[in-house]
Amino acid sequence: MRIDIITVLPEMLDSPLNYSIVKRAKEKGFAEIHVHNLRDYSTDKHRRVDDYSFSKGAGMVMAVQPIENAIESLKKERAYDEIIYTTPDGKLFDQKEANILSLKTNIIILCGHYKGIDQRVRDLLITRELSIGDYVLTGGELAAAVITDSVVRLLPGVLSDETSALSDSFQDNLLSPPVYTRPAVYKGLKVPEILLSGNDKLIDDWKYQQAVERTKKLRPDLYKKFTGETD
Ligand code: 6GU
Repeated sequence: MRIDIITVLPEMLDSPLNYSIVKRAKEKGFAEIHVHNLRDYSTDKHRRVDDYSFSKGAGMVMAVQPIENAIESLKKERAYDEIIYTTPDGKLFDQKEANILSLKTNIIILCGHYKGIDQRVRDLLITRELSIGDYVLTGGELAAAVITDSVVRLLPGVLSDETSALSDSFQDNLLSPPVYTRPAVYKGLKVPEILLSGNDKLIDDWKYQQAVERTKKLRPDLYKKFTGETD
């Protein structure tokens, strides 16, 4: 899979996408991540990418020209399955969305900034608009990093059996069960007896039951989805 990220702050994406599993996925050739500086596509002599909003006093807006140039020049090289725009008014990104994106071959992520991008870019070029939560970030870069991280780890071959995505929280609308390592007793708190039993069937049943109970208690909204209840 190839992900092209278009941003006015390319440095902001260097670090988050160069560690751990994402780093390994790139090294092993499962994922290619390319970060592009939007200013490189500006025809303005000062490399400007924003302009005044037609709505008075509304702050700066990212203009059509640099964005269109950037996207069109990428499109000349290959076909893209999705052109995503990260914005607080987008659809809430979740595990289901991550699963869908992990099946794509080439995607572009355009990071929003200032008061957003000219609506005509959204109307004509963008195929998906995503938000990572109901709070405001200074720009779409951290959202793009979050989306990329969660998608790349789902690519076949990236995770080992041990860290398999199938056992992740959210994959089946359940939170993960609690986990323990040595010591077996810490400050008087014991590891649940069952986990020391060596009985795989009992342990699996216990983990499932714990996952269900935890979800019910901590995330009643998810629990509803898990039981198939609709509101
Ligand atoms: Cl995608 N962008 C910004 N600026 N803020 C956000 C967001 C995105 N998702 C949640 N908050």
